[in-house]
Amino acid sequence: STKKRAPLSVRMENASCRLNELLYKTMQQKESNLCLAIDFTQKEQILELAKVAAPHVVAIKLHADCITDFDDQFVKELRTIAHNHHCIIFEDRKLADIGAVNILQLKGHQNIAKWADVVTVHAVQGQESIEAFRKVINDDNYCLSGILLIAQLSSKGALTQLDGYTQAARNIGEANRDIVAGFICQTKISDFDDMGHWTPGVNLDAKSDDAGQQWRGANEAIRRQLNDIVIVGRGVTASKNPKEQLERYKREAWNAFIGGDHD
Ligand code: BMP
Repeated sequence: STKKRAPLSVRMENASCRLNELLYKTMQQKESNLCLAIDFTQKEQILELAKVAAPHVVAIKLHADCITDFDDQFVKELRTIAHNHHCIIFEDRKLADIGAVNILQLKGHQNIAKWADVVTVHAVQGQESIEAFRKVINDDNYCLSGILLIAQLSSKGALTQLDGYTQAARNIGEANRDIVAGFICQTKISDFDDMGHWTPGVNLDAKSDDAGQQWRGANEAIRRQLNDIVIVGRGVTASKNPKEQLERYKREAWNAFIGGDHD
């Protein structure tokens, strides 16, 4: 897509999905389009970095199933941090089953729907399986207020590159904008103002790891490829000075965002 982004105020007003009202307001208030991926295995490590990161980011992304000592106390403390700093809690579970099982997984042993504002879902299982999320998202007993559909993966040789896959994922998302807040993607794919484009595969100092990940800079991801939100993990989490890196990534990503789509 080559269409420019609409202003955040317009996107907020046009938000079909509850998550996006919160997201665009938070982006504007915090002047941030940064999401930190904290891929640590111990809850204390995660909470410690979450406290440092929360003032700088719009979202904190987790892989709850990587946490070896995950418990209710962790969730409580995480929600408090999120509340105090207006942060979105993002569980990157990448659900990919039939609708009925996706719902069981959302309410399963980690009870994702109770504490996560947003969860990732693959598009591979098809439109009706994705529409099954509506019941949980519309139920006030749950925290979950939207899903992000995986339209493209950042890894080398990802099958999401196969002809038509990304467009098919986009179509499912656009047809369900009340529950699909946007996409995990490498480049802007939707012209609907309210859809958020969240992009992983960003690192300012390295191009790849030894396991298929591909990184590019924030300027490429936001200014050229017109994504909205930068998801960064090891660029911050593997650094000796995470706070300094958070400030650096926040500044780079936000400058690219407000700079528009020109060089
Ligand atoms: P890092 O910046 O350390 O490579 O971390 C990227 C994060 O984004 C990881 O948590 C990974 O699960 C996630 N991610 C990704 O890297 N590529 C995708 O296409 C989708 C993802 O969710």
